[in-house]
Amino acid sequence: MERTLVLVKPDGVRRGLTGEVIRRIEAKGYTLVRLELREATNELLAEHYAEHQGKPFYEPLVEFMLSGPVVAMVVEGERVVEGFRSLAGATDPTKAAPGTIRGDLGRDWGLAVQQNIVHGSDSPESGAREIGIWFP
Ligand code: RTP
Ligand code: MG
Repeated sequence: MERTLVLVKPDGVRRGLTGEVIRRIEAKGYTLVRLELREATNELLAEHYAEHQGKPFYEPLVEFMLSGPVVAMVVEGERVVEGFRSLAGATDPTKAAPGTIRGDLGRDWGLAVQQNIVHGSDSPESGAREIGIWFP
């Protein structure tokens, strides 16, 4: 069965949206396999966001991800990687469709980086890699 790594990012935890994110995952019929409230570190984020190192939003992204606890989850289900990306919606919460987590609950705050409530792995390979980073 496929697995994905979901993070409720610091903005989602701060705003009290963790339960709402979990509700949507469970209502869709996916299974929670692991769940932990965690503080990220520079080292962990360097691995997690390796593909974004050197991009203009990388430093503000890391600063944002260190700004408070995150809720890390392993979620399981048939085609769950693609399925959770659909639940999350587009990266830019202003463009994300209504009905999605980012479209319903997110907005642009005019900050240096998009604060968009959740992360979801972008392929089954990324899922396996990211689960290994967060739950070694
Ligand atoms: P994620 O990895 O968090 O699930 O989101 P994603 O695939 O939709 O977006 P990605 O391109 O992987 O970017 C990772 C995260 O970096 C922040 N970002 N901000 N121009 C911006 O303001 C910008 N671009 C990227 C977002 O938090 C995005 O989710
Ligand atoms: Mg991504």
